[in-house]
Amino acid sequence: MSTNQTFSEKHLPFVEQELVSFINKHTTNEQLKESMLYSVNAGGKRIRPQLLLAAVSSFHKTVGTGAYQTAAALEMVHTYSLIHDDLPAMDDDDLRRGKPTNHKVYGEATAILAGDALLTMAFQLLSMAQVEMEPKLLLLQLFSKAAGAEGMVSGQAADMQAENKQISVKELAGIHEDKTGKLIEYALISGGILANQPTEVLEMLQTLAGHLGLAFQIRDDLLDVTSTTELLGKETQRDAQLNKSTYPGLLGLAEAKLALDEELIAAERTIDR
Ligand code: GRG
Repeated sequence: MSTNQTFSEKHLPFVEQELVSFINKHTTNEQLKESMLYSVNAGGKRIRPQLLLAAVSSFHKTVGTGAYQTAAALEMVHTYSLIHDDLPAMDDDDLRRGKPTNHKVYGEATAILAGDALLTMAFQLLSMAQVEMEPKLLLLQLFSKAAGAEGMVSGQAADMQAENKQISVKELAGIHEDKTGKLIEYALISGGILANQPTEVLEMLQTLAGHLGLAFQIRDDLLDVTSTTELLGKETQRDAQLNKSTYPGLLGLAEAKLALDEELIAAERTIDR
């Protein structure tokens, strides 16, 4: 094994293996399976699995099969959320990660079902994971909370309702706390749980996740402005920025960059505490 191997190079292949083998083994319908694998293998960054595994490993615990399975389950939910988010009834996107979106390749009905199947399968995988019963039950409870009507789905609903409305920065932060923040929070907290950490450490991980989640969203919004500028040219960039309820849209570019730096500094402080 190379000594220059990065953390993700070392660990992510095991997550990939869990994802692909579970989908292959537990999906009866061939077209549905192909559609699920298409999005799972479409080149996502695996940020949430990396956060989960980094949390486990930061407590000097061996990253084992149970952690890989927990991370794979999390990536399944993330993938389902993107498939559904791209649908005509939601964001109506043709491209994701530079490739045609799931419904563009397989049709709307199959894309909806692939999302449904990945969401359900995530809980099947976690329930079968090599994790002791007590922490596993807690993980299942927190996972459903983070993904569902107390978390990501409510954030998505609030986001849809805010479309074409003028909202405040506070309201925007609230939407993102649920929509993207809750899965990021679960990634870190579940890593802490798998590493048998006490409540005060889990609370620290929650604070850290809050800062990282916001930083992630602001950066995503900033990158969106940059790519929009590249694609559409300077004059339309301003419109794209102002018409959207995003951090650069509400704060302006410079303030949004400052807000990003502040969140990253606060994240570092949380770790150093
Ligand atoms: C449809 C219930 C439901 C929820 C969708 C997370 C979400 C909720 C929608 C995604 C919309 C979006 C593009 C949000 C911006 C931040 C974000 C979550 C980007 C995608 O996450 P990455 O960058 O994706 O981790 P990759 O492609 O790397 O997997």
